Order: sequence, then structure tokens, then C-alpha cells
Amino acid sequence: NNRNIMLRAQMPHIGLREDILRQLAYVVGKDPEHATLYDWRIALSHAVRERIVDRWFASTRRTYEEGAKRVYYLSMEFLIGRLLEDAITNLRLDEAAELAFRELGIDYAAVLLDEPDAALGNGGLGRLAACFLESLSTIGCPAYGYGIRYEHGLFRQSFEDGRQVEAPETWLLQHHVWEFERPEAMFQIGFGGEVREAGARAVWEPTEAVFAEAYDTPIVGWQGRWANTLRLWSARAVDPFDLERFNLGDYVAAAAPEALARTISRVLYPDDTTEPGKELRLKQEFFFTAASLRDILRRFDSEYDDIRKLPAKVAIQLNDTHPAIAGPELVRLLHDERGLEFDEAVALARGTLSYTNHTLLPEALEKWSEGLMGRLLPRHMTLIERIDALHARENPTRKAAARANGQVNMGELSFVMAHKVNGVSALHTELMKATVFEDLHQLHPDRIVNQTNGVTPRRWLLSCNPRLSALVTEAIGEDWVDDLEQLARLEPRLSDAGFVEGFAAAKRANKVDLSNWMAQGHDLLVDPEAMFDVQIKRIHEYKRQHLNILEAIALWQEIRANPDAGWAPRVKIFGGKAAPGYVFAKKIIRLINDVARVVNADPVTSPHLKVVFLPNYNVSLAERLIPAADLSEQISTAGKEASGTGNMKFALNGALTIGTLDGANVEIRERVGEENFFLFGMTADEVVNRRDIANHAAKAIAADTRLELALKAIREGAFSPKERDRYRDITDNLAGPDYFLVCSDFADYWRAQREADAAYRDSAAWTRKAALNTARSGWFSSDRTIRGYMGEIWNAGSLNP
Ligand code: 26Q
Repeated sequence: NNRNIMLRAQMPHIGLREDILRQLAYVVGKDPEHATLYDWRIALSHAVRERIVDRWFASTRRTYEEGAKRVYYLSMEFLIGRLLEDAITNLRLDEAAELAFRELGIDYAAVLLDEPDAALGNGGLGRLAACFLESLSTIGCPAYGYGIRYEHGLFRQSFEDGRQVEAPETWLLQHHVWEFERPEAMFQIGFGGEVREAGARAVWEPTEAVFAEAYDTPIVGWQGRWANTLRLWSARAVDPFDLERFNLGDYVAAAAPEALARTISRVLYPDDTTEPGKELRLKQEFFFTAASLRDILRRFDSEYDDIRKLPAKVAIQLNDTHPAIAGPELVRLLHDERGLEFDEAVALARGTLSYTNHTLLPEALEKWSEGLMGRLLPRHMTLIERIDALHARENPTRKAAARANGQVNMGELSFVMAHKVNGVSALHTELMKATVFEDLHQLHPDRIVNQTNGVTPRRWLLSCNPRLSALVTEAIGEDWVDDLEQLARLEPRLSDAGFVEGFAAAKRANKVDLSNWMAQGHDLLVDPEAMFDVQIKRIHEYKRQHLNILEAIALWQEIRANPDAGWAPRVKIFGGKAAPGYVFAKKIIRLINDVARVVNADPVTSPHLKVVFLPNYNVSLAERLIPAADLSEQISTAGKEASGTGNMKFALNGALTIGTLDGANVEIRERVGEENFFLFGMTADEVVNRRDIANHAAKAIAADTRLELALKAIREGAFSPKERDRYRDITDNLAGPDYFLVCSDFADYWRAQREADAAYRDSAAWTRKAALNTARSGWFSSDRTIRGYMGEIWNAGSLNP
């Protein structure tokens, strides 16, 4: 048996088919004749999981043996998507699995697609956390992700009459194969109550408490060399069941404590900025942060007996301010519960904690009212005050404080409690220094560092784009998979007609796949020869989906006026969810759907232009769209998109970007070359100045007939004939305040789009540009990003052989 395990570790494909059948029988309880797709998927998942577990144990053993520093990534969101295909890719089981199912007469692709997405995140921040976990395992850095095991992830989106309709997401209704319940790792987390002085010490006596129970998911890296753990906390009642009430016949009340406790991990907040002042949100934040810290200290105590070693052995990364309460909570654990001096507790916590900022939008910076926080976390309020006071003592010129104007500013608090604070792109990092953190940066000029985001090449090239991956591997071998800068070696191959033709053929085949899928699943007929122009991301005014649809309207009008001008055919594809309470964003969705209906039904323009809004955009849909994209829309108002990560996935898969100088677009353009990127729009500095110009929008409209006519069509009901006023909010906003400068950037956007048209018409030249985007995107691997964190922030090493 030991020999079998050894063999399987070296050659995971051995016996896969037999294992699938064994799992089907003894775990799922089915025979092959009666197994459904679901049954096969569970059986395959168990067979794959077994092969991960061996490596997972080995990784943990190594970490203990070496006394290695551990990295803890605290995040409210992990947007993982499907796990099965990822595990199969990293264990290199794809061929064996395909073969096994061919022999069994089962549609392997359908088995993989049966898995629901783990959508425990809103967008970029959550997906970044998932890429980081995979890279940490690939690199072999001992690490844990800590988050919440939401019963319901991000809502499912559908359209009714073009309007977004939300339905609860139910990924946990089916048995979740990848997690291991850990009833022994259980902590009681308190809320509310009072603080009692016991001699020199303060004792927090909460009035309310829930249990945090751990669920572990192994995250396996490339080639199965290493596996880390994602530990998610689920809330349950301390006293789950009120027997007295039950016996009195009040069954609902009897179950109430359990229901109430469980609300804490019930659902992911679907707003990707901030929903102000929600008590349950603050409870979620403290719940998972406190449980994680207790777990981290428990593990530390099991290995070391001197708490002063904490910063040498533990690095805790705060993914935005959502776990910012970790600062005061760690100080509380060290000072109140372990008796360290307050100043030393702060110093140790600061040496351990670091903080990533993901946004500078003023409305997205987390602030909690003192009233709410004081009620829920009375001890922490006092500690925050003392942290402020200590920081003011250390820095007499300090201006702001974490506690100010009746609120707790979580950005300030995180900055003060972290030894490093990082931005997620070069531009964003500079803007942090110049705006939101200007004063703190003056005081601590070495604290802010840049770690530009990245994406994992295993999911975002190897697995989602098998055609391009095969071509790349054929050209340069397969070392690129965990050394993405090797893609540069493709450049000399651009003079090889066979390679270039292969590149074009891969893209075309991906587009045919997508067209077929849209025809079958969505009744949409599009021409795979057309340019596939894709904007997929959360719907936000600053991301400017409305700029894109305005351009589509103007283009439609121009084609109608002049149908024989030799238009380059285009399919404009949109995908993305709006926060349920974000009325304006929902209006934008409806407008795009209304425009799509009118434009697609126009016989004059339809050979040249189609508009498509695919519902329920998620990780799996991204994996389908990105390999098939020609043009990547990254058109945010400069200064507003902290980084973007979709932009990197597109470039890596050979799409050209049309974009502003915002976030990581700047760095993408520098690397892929300005001639392979369609740049338009104002710079971040110009944006700030333009807002000071009176009537900037009206002036831009008056100067551009196309824009004027497009807005007029919306206003006159061209896309909502039964309700002309439907888009009054949008047109009034654009003609008036237009904070995101859609009108001011329109003319230049139009120009860049027509340049893209012209470039697309020369298909050989286009393919070359596309291939250069792939060849020059190697730097955007999240492996590079993680190495940056390890070196500059965590001082952590790799244990990979
Ligand atoms: C906070 C408090 C209350 C309710 C909701 C929130 C909340 C939830 C999610 C606030 C922000 C988010 C998500 C932010 C996000 O995804 N930011 C994106 O992060 C990416 C990774 O760094 C960047 O590439 C994007 O530019 C940035 O927008």
C-alpha cells in the first residue's frame, strides 16, 4: 500500500480509471450503468483529491521540519471558480482523465462543466486572492488563505426585459468534494458586551458569541510539487438548539439561535465598493479575522515558545481593509491576553501585518461609525484610540488619525498597523502616495511599496486556452508554465510563417467554439470572422461600459448612413454584474440590452455589427471568452482602476487592448509596445484638471456630432420606444456632471476604435500584434507578483525542491 502511494505520487495517472470506478461505487454508491454526470464528477473529483492529499501532507511536514516562516493571506473573498479542472491541470492528469472517460463512454468535457463555480468573491480582489493561492503553491511558499465559507456566493444574474434579476447562488447545495470539515478547529468569537478592568488588565466580556468552524481545501500547485491550505470559517451557534422552547411547541423559536448565528457566514455582500454601515458586514469581518488570528497563534504556539519571534515566523497579509480589525485584535491578544506591554504588542503586530490597498475611490474607503463599532467591539475601540495616541507620540507632526469625526477610518488604521503597505500597479502606488495616504507617506516614506498584480498562467493560459498552449509548448517547450517570461522566446518565431498561421488558427478555432456556444446556449448568431470586442468586468460608472455602448450606437448610426463603406465586422460582447443596490449601473445593463435588441434586428447593419450581453458573467465564462477575444476593452477613467487583472489575461491570450493610461494598462502598454495597444483618453492628471472646467460635458457634446446624435437617439427613445424617458438618468448625467468624463473621452475613443478597425482589416499584421501581446506578457504572471511579496514584504522563502 505504501508502495502504491509512492507510485501514485510520482505517476498520478496510474490507475486513474480504476480509482474513478472505485470511488463511484464506494463513495458515491452507484454503478456505472446508473451513474449521472454528477455522480461521475464526484467520483472523478475524489480520485483526483486522493492524489492531492498525499502531497498536501508532505508539504505540511516539510514546513514543520524546516521551521519555515508561514504566510497568511486574509481575504473576505476567494473567487476560485471550478476546482476540478485546475487540480487535473496541475497534476497533469488531463490526458489520463480524458482517456479514462473515453473508455468509459462518458463525455469528459461535460463532467468538468458540471461543477458549479465557487463564486466566493465579487471581482478583481477575490480573483487575485485565488491566483495568489495557486502561485504560492506553485512556488512552494508555506501559506494559508483564510476567509469565510459563504453558504451563498455572488448572486446569479439573469435578464428579464433586459433588466438584471438576481437569484441566490447555491453552490453548497451539492456535496462539495474539495473541503475537509475540521470540527476540532473551532473557536468561540464574541461580540458586544463590556470591558472590565481587572487590576492593570482589561478583560472583554462579550454578551454574544458564535463558533467559527474550519473547513480546509487543499490548493495544489503546478505539477503537484506543493499544496497549501485554504481555510474557510463557517459560523454556528454556541447553543444550537433551545430544547425548552421546542418542548413548549415553539419549533421556530427553538431553532432561532442556530439560524441567527449562521447568518454571519450566510452570504457574500454583493457590493464591490462599500455598503455603508452594515452591522452584519462588520460582524463578518471580525468573525473571520478573529478566528484566523486565534488559529495562527495556536499554530505558532505549537512550534515556538517565545511570542517575540512572531514577526520572524509569521507574515499576515490583509487583502484590503476588510480584515483591518486584525490590527487591534492582535494587539488585544498580545496585550490583554498574553500580558505584553502595549507598545511592544503594537510593534510585534506591526512587524507581522502588512496591507494591500485596492482602491482610491473615496466612496470605497471603509469607515465604520464609532457608535456601531463601539457597541460590537468595545475593547477594540479603546485600543484603536491608544494606537492613534501611540502613533501621534511617535510622529508629532501627524495630521489625521484612525479615529476621527465619529468614525473609524480603516485605511488609516491598516496603514499604521502595517510594516508595509502596497499598491497593485505602479500608477496606483504613486497615486496612493500623492492622494489618500499623502500625510502618512510623508511620515513613513519606506512603507508604501508597489507589487503590480498578476494572474496565474496555469488557469489563464494553459488550461483555458489549450490550442494556444499547445502551440506555445511546441515552439519553446513547456517551461513557460511556471516561468512565464519564457514567452519572450516566441518573438523570434514570428518570422516563421507556420507559427504565425498556427497562432491565427488557434484564435479562429477559439472564436468558432464561442460562436457555437452562443448559438446553442443563447440563440445568438455571430460571425467568427468578425472582430470579437469584449468588455467583461463588474458594471461601474468608472469602468465606463456606457462609453462603450455609446460608441456602439454611434457606429450603428454611421453604418446605417453609409452601409457600403467597407466596415470591419464587429461583435461587441459584454458581461458583468451590477451591485443590486447600484441603480445607475443596472440602468447601464438595461441600456446595453435594449441597444442590442435594436441593433441586432437591423438588417442594414447586422452584417457589420452585433451587440451581445451574456448573462451571469463568472470565472468559468471568462475562461470561455478570453481565449476568443480579439480586442480587450480597458477603458476606465484614468486614475480610477487600481490595476485591473482581466487586462492581463486578455493580453496573455493574444487580444489587443483598447485602453486608457490607467492601472496596469500603463505597464501592459510599456511591455507589449505602444504600436500593439490602442491608447486613448486623458491621463490621470488631465482628468483632475478637466473636472474644473465648467460644462466640460456640454462642450464635448457640442464639439462632436457623433456623440450628440448617439445621446439624442437614447433620449428620443430609439432603444426604448415604449418608454422614451427610460434612460433620462443616464443622458442627464452625461450631459451634466459626467464625473467619469465619458463625453470628454468619447472623440478620442472613437478615433482609437477606428484605428482598431483599420488594423483588423490587415489580418496578417493583426496576428503579429496579437502574438506580440502573448510573447511580451510573461511579466504579468502572479508567480512574479508573489515572489515580489515574498522578498519585499513577507521575508518568506520557498521550500520547493
Ligand atoms: C467593503 C465593505 C462593505 C461591502 C463591500 C466591500 C467591498 C467588497 C469588495 C469593497 C471592495 C471590494 C472589491 C474590490 C475590488 O475588487 N477591487 C479591484 O481589485 C483588483 C485587484 O487588485 C484590481 O485589479 C481592481 O482594479 C480593483 O478595482
